[in-house]
Amino acid sequence: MATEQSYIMIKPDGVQRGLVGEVIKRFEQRGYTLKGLKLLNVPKDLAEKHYQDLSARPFFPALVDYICSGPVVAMVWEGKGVVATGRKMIGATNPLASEPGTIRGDFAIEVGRNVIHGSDSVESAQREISLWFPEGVAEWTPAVKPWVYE
Ligand code: DAT
Ligand code: MG
Repeated sequence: MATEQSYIMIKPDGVQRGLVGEVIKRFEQRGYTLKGLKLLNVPKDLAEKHYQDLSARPFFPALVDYICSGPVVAMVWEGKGVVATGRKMIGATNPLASEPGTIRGDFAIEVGRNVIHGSDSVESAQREISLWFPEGVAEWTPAVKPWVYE
């Protein structure tokens, strides 16, 4: 199995609304492995680096303010196809376009309060994981692995 990882972040609205357990539950139940986890208040320069590709967009200042408005839960999840599958589990960027059953489709309405971030490619995931977890992540193999993967 390729050890693909994704950077998943519960945004300040998700933390304030008590959705931390719900999000973690969905990734755990799917069979993915939690490799990194921390709650932090986001420094402005970190938010700006995370969203650097969007810096020319008109909503960029509001986006950075939102990410810095309260603690986020930063996570690294690992497993087969976790980047693309994580995006499917999260739903469309605009929650009103997200299917019910997705995280945004079940818990959000506005694009500026869309609860969760997920890396959009393996390359973005590697950049985001080194940005948010410069200290590295945990090394472990879940005992249930043979029951999730053949
Ligand atoms: P995603 O979070 O689905 O990967 P993205 O990377 O295009 O979406 O944008 C990052 C975040 O920026 C997104 O979660 C919410 C915000 N955003 C994107 N497009 C927006 C828009 N048109 N108006 C306001 N906020 C927007
Ligand atoms: Mg994105």
